[in-house]
Amino acid sequence: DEAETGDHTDEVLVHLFQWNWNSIAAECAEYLGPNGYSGVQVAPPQEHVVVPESEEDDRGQVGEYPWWQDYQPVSYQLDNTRRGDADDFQNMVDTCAEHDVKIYVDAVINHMTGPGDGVGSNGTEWEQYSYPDLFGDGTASFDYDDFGPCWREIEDWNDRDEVQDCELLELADLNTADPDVRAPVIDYLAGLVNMGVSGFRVDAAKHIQEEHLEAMIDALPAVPDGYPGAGEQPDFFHEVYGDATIPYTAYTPYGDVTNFDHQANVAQSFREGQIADLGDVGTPGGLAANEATVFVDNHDIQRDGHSDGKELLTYHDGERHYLATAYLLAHDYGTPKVMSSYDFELDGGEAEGPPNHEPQDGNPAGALTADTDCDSEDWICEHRAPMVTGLVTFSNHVGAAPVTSATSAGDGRLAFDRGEVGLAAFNATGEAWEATLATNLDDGEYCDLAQGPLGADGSCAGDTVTVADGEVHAQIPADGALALATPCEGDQC
Ligand code: LM2
Ligand code: CA
Repeated sequence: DEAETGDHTDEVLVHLFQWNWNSIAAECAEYLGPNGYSGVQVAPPQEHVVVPESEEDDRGQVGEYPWWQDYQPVSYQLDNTRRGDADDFQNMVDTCAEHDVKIYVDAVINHMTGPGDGVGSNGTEWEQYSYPDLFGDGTASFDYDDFGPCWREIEDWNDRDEVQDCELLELADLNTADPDVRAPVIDYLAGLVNMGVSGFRVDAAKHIQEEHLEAMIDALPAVPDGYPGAGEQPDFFHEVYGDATIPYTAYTPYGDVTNFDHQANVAQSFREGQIADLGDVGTPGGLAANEATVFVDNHDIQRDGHSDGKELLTYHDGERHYLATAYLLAHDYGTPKVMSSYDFELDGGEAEGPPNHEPQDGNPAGALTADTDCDSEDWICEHRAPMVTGLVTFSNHVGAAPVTSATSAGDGRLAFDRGEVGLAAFNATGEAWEATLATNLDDGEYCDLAQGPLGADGSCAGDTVTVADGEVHAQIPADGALALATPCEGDQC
């Protein structure tokens, strides 16, 4: 239940997509810890396929050393991935823990590789359905029998057994019904927890039978002393595109669940400037607030889009995208996850790998990914945008105080309180908004956190705003926000 997997409604996560381990360690120390991000989703850390040049896929995408190498495990060894070695990984987990930032590993445990054969990033020879050395010490392997009972691609997406037993994208689907198959997966995840990993995103969770996933989760140890969440079971959020065949709620007993229904609604509403009704969001897809992981985009959506781009809102769209992220951070629905991207071309470049993906110095994995530099054009670092980081402060200040008194001013403008400790307003139009807003905040002077987080000395990043007689008068810029908060104390937090 929720208590066992950790009720992390007060968390703010960031996905540092494709960042190498040393860069994540540095970011925990320099930016994430000091600014109140509580967790990072990191790349799948296991040995992966190496694809010097991909064939054209069903979306017409081609790439050299594409980003998606990581999603085809060859073994569970941690050395020589594109992100670094096991030592670098451990150093990252330790450094982030010192700054109270949890590591969430992207766990690719539904499948191994696609068709073909090759040599993995750490030198393990593989062939589809044959992975001879999962831990590099000869103790465990997977072979043909471990992938039944289907051995072919999913065709009927309305058939639950087929969706869970057959192959997603022709990726060799592990037969997790078999305890002997589960055992090395459990050892892999348990080893990560023992290294101080506090949580997991389960990749393609919908394709793993709930009871199989439950058995693997239940077998894991508690997070060790010295790491965030020590003494508790690791947190989980499950990647599920809920539908009539397999609803989101099938996975809520085992952790939080990614809410793609909410993603589509929020992205489309902000794109079209129709946000007046986003105060009360209800329970999209049937997920309650403390069951949902929420996001404006993710690494798949930002490349694929869906519904002809209507529900696609990424850094390519500029300010409106950052405004939508600010809204998710300000609202009480779900645990927000901020996408942090490297720059890629939307047109034809979708499979392109992260900066510096060419092989170097004979490294067969397509080289260690370049260290991240948020000041370069190669890395977008959405999580460092002043409005986004300021709203992380807002989120931490208001805690669990509920959304109250939502109001709108035309289709594109929305404001709400967070109990008596916060006021947030969003202007998804091209014109400045001369707003007069009633609020339950105490009268006084507030920093506008939409202009950025507080300085180390508590100073405002931008203007101060006055609340007098329960009212605020402010000019909210086009595609801008207003966010006032005071640290929450007591019952409602
Ligand atoms: C996911 N969640 O359920 C990830 O979020 C998503 O990024 C993964 O797909 C997917 N599931 C499998 O883990 C990515 C990428 C695919 C790529 C796979 C495997 O979006 O394009 O598939 O990783 O690397 C590629 C080819 C595809 C081919 C497959 C197997 O694009 O055409 O299918 O490899 O060879 C025959
Ligand atoms: Ca499966």
